[in-house]
Formats: sequence, structure tokens, C-alpha cells
Amino acid sequence: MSTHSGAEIESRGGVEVTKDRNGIDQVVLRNQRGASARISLHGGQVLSWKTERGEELLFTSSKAIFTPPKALRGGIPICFPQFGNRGSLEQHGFARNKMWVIEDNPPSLPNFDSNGKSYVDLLLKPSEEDLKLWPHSFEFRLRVSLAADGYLTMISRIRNVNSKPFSFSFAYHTYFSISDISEVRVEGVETLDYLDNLCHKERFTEQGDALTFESEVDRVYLDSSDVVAVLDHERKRTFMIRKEGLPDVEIWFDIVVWNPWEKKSKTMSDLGDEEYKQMLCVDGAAVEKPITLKPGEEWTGRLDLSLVPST
Ligand code: TA6
Repeated sequence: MSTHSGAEIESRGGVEVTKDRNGIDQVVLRNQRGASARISLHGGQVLSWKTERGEELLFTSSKAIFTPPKALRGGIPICFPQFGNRGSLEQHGFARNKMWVIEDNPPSLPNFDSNGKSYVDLLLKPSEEDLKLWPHSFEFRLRVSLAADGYLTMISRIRNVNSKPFSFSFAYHTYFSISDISEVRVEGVETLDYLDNLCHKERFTEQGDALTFESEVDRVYLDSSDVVAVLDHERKRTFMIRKEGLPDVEIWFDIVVWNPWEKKSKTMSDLGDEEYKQMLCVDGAAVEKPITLKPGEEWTGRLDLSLVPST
């Protein structure tokens, strides 16, 4: 893995490479006010996103398994080349279980303003083993950045290098840390159709004003607006989730909402029995309409997460 020189790290403001308990590289981004984000090269997974007061905004299970190749339960696992369970690939694809590298001299991204942002560019390419599983030559560049105001941005650029056309589904599988599932509601999915994973992906239309939680929820909301809010009444704060997709904006529009609730939590060895109360997954995703890339084509999926005070 290539790393940046100390001077270059300093010049980019607040990017540091450390190691976790297994000796796997992690990148810590800091902004000038003390907010931070921590990304593991295992899976390109954001493990932590903290406010300038050091508050952790992402959920990590107390029973998380920190040994590869299993993805750690929490943070923001990258689900690619599939979200869900289909064919020979493991659930949610292999990208979150692979080692990524830090990319040197990244090609400049369009409209990327680095004022006050610290960032890292990670790269995943298929190994020979991966190509046996999924015979498509791709390059997946992930830029994670932390802005001066604490916004966390993830930009995924997936290119079909020279393979025949391929299709993929995708998700930023985001585990938000919440006070209690009974105190939370999701706004921005009202009146949308959704596929209910608890009813064999049957299609329903959401009624009512905001989504609240009284039991297990596992839904893919379709063609969502590009802003969704997760309001935590107890903590008087709201997570804002903004998505943008290029070139075909309408593809990058699904929102996955998942809480396993009590019964399913008890079946999950890497989640505490009661921890479903402190987590909620609200994922920017492209699930219903997989993305197809011809040779040389590239798809960009951007996600901006921010935290705003709310009553
Ligand atoms: O819809 C979200 C979901 O597919 C749920 O069905 C549940 O399986 C969750 O993802 C977690 O999946 P994972 O493979 O991370 O345990």
C-alpha cells in the first residue's frame, strides 16, 4: 500500500495513517475544529465519524467482530457489486470484505472543493480470485472527506475498465447512532413506494407523514427525494442524508431503512440483544434499478452526511 509523505499529509490538513489491533491501516481525517472520521483499509469502511466535541455519530456493535474478512457491524460498510443476496456472491457483495489501498495523486474529481476539507482517496481493484467470482474488470475509487463544518462526504467512482458491460447494485450501508429507536423518525420517504424485504420484496406505498419504528423494518424506498432526515428527538439532533448520482441521477435514488428489532437481533452473533435500540440503518443505495456500465464508462455516487440541531 502506498502512503503519503508526512509533509504531504500535513499539507492536506489532518490526514493521518494509523493501524488497528490487527495491524490493518486506518486513515484518520481531522478538520480544524476537531471533528474526525476514521476509515479502515479493510473494506474502505468508515468506522467512526465524530463531532468537534468528540461525540460518535455512527453505531458500532459492542459485539462487532474485528477480524477480516467479515465486515465490522457498524460504521458505513460499502456494499458492492450487489446489495442483497443474489447468485454466487456473498450478501452485499465482496467490496466490504477486501483490502483497499490509498491512492496516490488521485485524478482530480469534478467540482471538488478542498478548502478546509481533509480527505483520502481509496482504491479497490478485483483480484484474480474476485474475477473468478465476478468476471468484470473494474476500478472503484472512494473519496472520503471531512469538511470544515464536520460534513462527511463519500464519493464512489466505479469504472468499467475494459470488460463487457456489467451491472451492479450498491449501498452506503450507514449505521447511525441514535438515542433510542422509539425516539426516532425518518422524514423524506413519505408517500414513496417501497419494496418490503419482510414480505418477499412486495411493493407497497408508504402512507402518513414520517416513518417511526415499533417493530422490525427492512425496506427499500424507491425514487426517494435527494434529501432524507433522521430526527432523534431525545438528542435534539437530525442527521441529513443527501445523495447525488452522475451521470444518471435518477438511478441513484433508493433509500434502504433497516432496524432488526429484538427477535432478529437475538439471532445475530455480532449485535447485542438490546442494541437494536441504539442503531438505525438509513442507506443511500441503488438497489431496484442496478447500474449498467459499458467499457470505459464510469458511475459516480455521492453521499453527504451532516448533523443539524433540531427540537
Ligand atoms: O436491508 C438491509 C439488510 O439487507 C437487512 O436485510 C440485513 O441483512 C442487513 O442488511 C444487514 O446485512 P449484513 O450482511 O450487514 O448483516
